[in-house]
Amino acid sequence: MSASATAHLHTTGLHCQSCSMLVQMELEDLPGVTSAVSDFRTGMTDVVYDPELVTIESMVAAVVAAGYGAELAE
Ligand SMILES: [Cu+2]
Repeated sequence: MSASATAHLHTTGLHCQSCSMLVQMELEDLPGVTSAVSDFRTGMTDVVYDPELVTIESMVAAVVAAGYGAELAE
């Protein structure tokens, strides 16, 4: 039984569908992330994750490591 939560990240620096795909792949590579959907038009990335396995900080770090900006959207 694992917990599930959704984080809304404001991602910056995305200009096309490839950027969205890359961000999604990097996030989905993190253990505990179930799915990530990124829209380069709005800059919003919705991440479904298990809060016991992965932190917002690790998600932000993964996006930043891929060359983009990210912060938790309120
Ligand atoms: Cu791009």
